[in-house]
Amino acid sequence: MPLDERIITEAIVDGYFAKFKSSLELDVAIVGGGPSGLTAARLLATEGFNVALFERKLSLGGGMWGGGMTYNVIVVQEESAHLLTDVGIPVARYKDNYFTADAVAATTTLASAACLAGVKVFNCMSVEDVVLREVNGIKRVTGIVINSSPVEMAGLHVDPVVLGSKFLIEATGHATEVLHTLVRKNDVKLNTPSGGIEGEQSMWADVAETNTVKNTREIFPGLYVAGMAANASFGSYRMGPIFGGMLLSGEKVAADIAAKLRG
Ligand code: 48F
Repeated sequence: MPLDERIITEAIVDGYFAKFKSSLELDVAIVGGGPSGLTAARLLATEGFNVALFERKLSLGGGMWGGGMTYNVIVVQEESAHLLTDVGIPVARYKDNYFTADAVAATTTLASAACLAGVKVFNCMSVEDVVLREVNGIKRVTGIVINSSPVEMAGLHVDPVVLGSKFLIEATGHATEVLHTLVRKNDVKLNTPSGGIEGEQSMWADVAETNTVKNTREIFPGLYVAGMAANASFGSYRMGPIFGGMLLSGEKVAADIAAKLRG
């Protein structure tokens, strides 16, 4: 059968815009496709919620591809290993409480599992702002403002577009970008000790890993922080190349939001 380039174009446009249109009113929008965002996205989509994940880069995976310092092996602690094995990522026990996995296998499989669970992935798409509304007298995040990453990178003066979302997960890692934008542009008080972003502290893996999960919560009505962004928001430590806390944070934020969505 001869190939018609115009039909190829039509197939791309139809496929993409069907996905886009079904994302106009989301249950959950996730910003950032690192280990925490991917895990949260997969678990929420598995429960049947309308979930989309926005990733600035072309590839999903955030900081997990390179293990530690490009030595592409990841380490997780025992209590989080199920979040790798549940999706078929082989792990090997190392000493008592540690497990290792191939960083590339882990990254690609977490991404694949999220896609196959029904997450609508928009890669090459940056979230540049949020939508704020007053609901019952309380300001709340009700959507996201997105723009194509090449537009952002080239500094082109092109307006973004807007999608609605019942909940937003800030999973942008160390940068905590969405939250910084919210605080910079608006007179708002976060659910943190100072009411602002506390910032990240230096390396202390043991405390940081526990705190990542504790700090995974609703920081502003409608907006949850997960992964490294949770510690950067609440003023805890960095943990370096151990990824269990990221996975457990994704699991926690998914459970908390699912409970709220189920009412
Ligand atoms: O940094 P990242 O992997 O986030 P994470 O899930 O995991 C952190 C670990 O990788 C590691 C660590 C502990 O082991 O400290 O750093 O918390 O992934 C964050 C993703 O968000 C994307 C960014 O490109 C990256 O892939 N991102 C950041 N800002 C935006 C964004 C934005 N405004 N819009 C879309 N994507």
